[in-house]
Amino acid sequence: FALRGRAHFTKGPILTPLKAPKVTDLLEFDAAYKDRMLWGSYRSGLYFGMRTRTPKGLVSGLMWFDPDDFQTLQQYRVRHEASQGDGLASYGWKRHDGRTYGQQVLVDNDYNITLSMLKSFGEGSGPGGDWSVRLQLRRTSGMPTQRRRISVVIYMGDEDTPREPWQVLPDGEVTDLRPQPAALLTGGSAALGRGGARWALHAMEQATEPPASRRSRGCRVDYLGMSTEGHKPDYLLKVRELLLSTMYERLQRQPPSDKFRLYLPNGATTNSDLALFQVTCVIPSTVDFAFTSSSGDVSDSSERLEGLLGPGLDGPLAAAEAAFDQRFDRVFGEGIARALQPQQQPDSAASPDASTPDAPDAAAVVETAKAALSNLLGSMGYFYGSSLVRTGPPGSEPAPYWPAPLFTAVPSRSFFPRGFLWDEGFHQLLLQRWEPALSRDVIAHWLDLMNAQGWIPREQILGEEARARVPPEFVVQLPWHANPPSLFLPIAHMAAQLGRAQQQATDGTAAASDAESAAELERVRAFLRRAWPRLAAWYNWFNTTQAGPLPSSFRWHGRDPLAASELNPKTLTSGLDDYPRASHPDDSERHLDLRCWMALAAQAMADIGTSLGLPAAAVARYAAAAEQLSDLRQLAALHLDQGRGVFADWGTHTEEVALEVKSIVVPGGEGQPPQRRDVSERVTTGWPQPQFVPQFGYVSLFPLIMRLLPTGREPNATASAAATAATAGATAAAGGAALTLQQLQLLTDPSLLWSEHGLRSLAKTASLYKKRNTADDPPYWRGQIWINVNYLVLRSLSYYARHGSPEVAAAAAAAHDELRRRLLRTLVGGYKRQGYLYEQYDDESGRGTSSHPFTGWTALVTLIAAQEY
Ligand code: 6A9
Repeated sequence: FALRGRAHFTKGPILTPLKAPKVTDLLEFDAAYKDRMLWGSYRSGLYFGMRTRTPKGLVSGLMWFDPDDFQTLQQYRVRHEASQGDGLASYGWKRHDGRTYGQQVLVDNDYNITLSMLKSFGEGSGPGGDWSVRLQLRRTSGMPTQRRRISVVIYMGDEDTPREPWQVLPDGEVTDLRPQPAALLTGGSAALGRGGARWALHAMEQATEPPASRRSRGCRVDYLGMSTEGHKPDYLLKVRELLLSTMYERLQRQPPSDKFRLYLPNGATTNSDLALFQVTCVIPSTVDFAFTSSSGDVSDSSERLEGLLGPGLDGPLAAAEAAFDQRFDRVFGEGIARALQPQQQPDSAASPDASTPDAPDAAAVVETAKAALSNLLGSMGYFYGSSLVRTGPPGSEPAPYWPAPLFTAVPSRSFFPRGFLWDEGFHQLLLQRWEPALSRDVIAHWLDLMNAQGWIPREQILGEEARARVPPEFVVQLPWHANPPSLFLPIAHMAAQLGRAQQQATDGTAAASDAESAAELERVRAFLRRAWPRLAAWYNWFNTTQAGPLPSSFRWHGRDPLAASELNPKTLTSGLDDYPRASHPDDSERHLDLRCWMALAAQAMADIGTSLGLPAAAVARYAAAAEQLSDLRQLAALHLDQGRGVFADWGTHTEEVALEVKSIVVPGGEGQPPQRRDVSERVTTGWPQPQFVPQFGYVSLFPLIMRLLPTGREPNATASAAATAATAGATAAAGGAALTLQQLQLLTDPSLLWSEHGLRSLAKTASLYKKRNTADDPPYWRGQIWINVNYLVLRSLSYYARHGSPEVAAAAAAAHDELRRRLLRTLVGGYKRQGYLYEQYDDESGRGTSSHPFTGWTALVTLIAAQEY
């Protein structure tokens, strides 16, 4: 296959940032903002880790294990990186505000840890402020009288060369932790500002526990301080292995009569820049850690410490918890309560309404929504580094993108703790309602990753920590590969906000001038202005590089026509991976979802331009494109399969394909016996022909999703276009409404996508429903329920319910309410039963499947509950 249509292989523009002012340089992200945001739980891939938002971070992390269990060593049972293999019954943030406070519960075997994190900026605190971590170790089950110990390990490391020598355990002795603050570690770091602030880590045991039986002393502290000189960043990445091997060595030196115990060796080098503290406690126990930084030369923080540790921390934590709950109530809680009220439903064709007994109860909905939001916030990460990009033909050496920071939410802490472009558009729909500035900060980082061609890499694997978790074959990004421009969703939301305010100003209906909201509107305006040239370049990149074979058609690049092992060659760029497309990829393909995404992008550009008051000439081309892309006649001509009455992709296709799976024997690795492996091969018995792709699923819904179908209220011209388009079915209802009603009927047909638990990605009747794609790839977007697309459908239904003709509105409202009810039942019930939110849900059982916790777009459950679209 030729390289026709691909970008020329000129490295220059691929590896160069777009020439435009950076959005992250906006005034609102000034030094004061950066200082407030310096510290956070920004190590997405760990159960818990704090780091600074600096390229080379001062980092901290948490590990824990059972020091009395030999299996700990044998089976590497030390918890550190969030991992499904650890089998925790549940873990996640119950509360997290994304800025200063979070509360996480980790349920492990017969015990659990409640972790609270609180940042504070007290008098005299240095750059980034201070932070506290409280660990409450409690027994979940088992005999309460039985003595049970858990070791928690907190460590600090510096990705940079430390400013000042670290001092590990000043008194140099093994310590019993007492109910008074003890300094474990002091140091100085460049990450805390040019002045190189000094910092200290303190610990303290809480004396307020009901005394455990026969417990004579407090928690025990063991430690290790070492130099990573010449081993950065390896030692930090392998800190868990380091812990295990060090404990093993000490165990070897132990007299054989000693009972088996796993402890650190208690020693430190003079130039330590990595320090681990193992605190071993009998359950129940509570241990507090406090990190303090001080500007200037005095590092005395003893006065502030009182409020950072021990009983003095109780009040601030309780206040932070109450503040979170209050804010949640204001932003989402009231909406959720309103939306859950049983509604008086007019008779409708849909099944039971919201007052049916299996509607989830309000308290459970609120708990799930809080956890969803909190996990999205608590999993936010700061990454720094370079993507690897292929600038030449297949097989050529990839080149590094320019090194850059990315502050982003992530889809899943355990499986993919890094940034994904189209996931982020969905994340920000939720975050922008919670904390608009934070959300702008994230979008700014993403837009600043745009190169001179207008491309943003799809998967962001930045820095060693991120790269260590990705197999090499998945690392390299291709500069002609797209991913849906879903960031236009939250950005369009901002433009709408601005537009509304301007409308109110002209109408004179604006609420009495509220300085706060006026300033906020000004920040939104400044943001959109700064973003504009980047959005224009991005739009243009899509419009040119992803253009399809016919005018106004589009095609996802990146499908591999030679993929011999795949039943249907994947379209990773579309975000829908194995969702079936034309069986034989070629340049004649027209992708319906991409065309609809472009309609959204064009409309968003027009709206942003208008809301900014840009000259008509600057806005005109987007308005024209939006009009063209929403023109029903053109859409129907390119994508409506008249015979079936469904919207579809077009391409070279045959249904006569099958996957043959064979077992082969491959040579084992060094000294290993040969192994059996399943390999697959696609066998085509039919003759691929140009045609509509006859698979009904999420892609077919995109005209509805992007609101390109008539509302039934439009003027005659559009109505007649719709009537021409809607030759399908006998729904010869009033004018333009016919097509929309017919599509709504398809949507709610239980033999297709409409399941008890939500909309499945591929119709039960589709030939590839629940089919695996290769010997190793189980079905993924082939029937499973995904929450991002379900959310978009709800959003659209709610639109038609408000703006449609009476008939359309009634059908849309009924579908909306019923789909929403089913989704809430699936998500809220699943969270309760399975302990996590999941990547997807099974259409038959409703159970969560694939990776978990997945609190990327599944966190949209919060907006679904509050009916915020
Ligand atoms: C590569 C790493 C153990 C697949 O949520 C992120 C993306 C979505 O953007 C996409 O639409 N997920 C969806 O189809 C997960 C992608 C994970 C890539 C992992 C292999 C192995 O690490």
